[in-house]
Amino acid sequence: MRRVVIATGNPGKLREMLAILGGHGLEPVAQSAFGIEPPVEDGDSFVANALIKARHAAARAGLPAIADDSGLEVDALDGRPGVYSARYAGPEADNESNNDKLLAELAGVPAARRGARYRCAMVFVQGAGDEAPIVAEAAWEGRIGFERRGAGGFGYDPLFVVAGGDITAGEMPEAEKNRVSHRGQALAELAEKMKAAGW
Ligand code: ITT
Repeated sequence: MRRVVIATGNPGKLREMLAILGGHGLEPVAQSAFGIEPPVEDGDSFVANALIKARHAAARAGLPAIADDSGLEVDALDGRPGVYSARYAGPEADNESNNDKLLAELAGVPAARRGARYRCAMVFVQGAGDEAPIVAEAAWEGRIGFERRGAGGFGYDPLFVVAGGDITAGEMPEAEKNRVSHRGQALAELAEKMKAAGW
């Protein structure tokens, strides 16, 4: 099995990525196992930020790396918070303050105008200098609810009502979220592309 660093400092993402990658014949290792701190993410797109994280971890661990950059786009907010989703409520933001701010910004917005989607860019680099990274992107459609529901997932999941039904991502069993989510779809596609490239 080939070792690959998972370049995230977000424990919710890490848990999902390890579960999704199980059975793909790789040996995923969290960047924290190498003492790697997250880099500054100053890219202007999900792919750019994912590449910054993957190259940073690959350079420090001396191993190939996979990174995820993701976020929530809300139609009524013209696509915000987007690439700024992790720090939406400010530099000290956490899941609770981000969700509070989202509910406050959408106060008075009716259900029909609360459309949103998660986006994920997943990248693989063989090393920090890899000039032909493998990239996969996916989206997961939904809408923003009026109150938090469910204790599963992380981040905005208690407010993200999945399209086609009335349950939030926080109410979904983890295995189901991983099968249908932006991250699940992007990582499955990345793994397919990696396999085709001999990984
Ligand atoms: P790393 O950069 O270390 O991977 P991060 O949390 O800073 O961790 P991002 O910069 O990609 O990661 O920010 C993504 C944010 O988008 C994340 O912190 C959540 O607020 C939100 N997000 C992304 N995917 C999500 C999901 O599946 N469920 C809930 N919130 C999600």
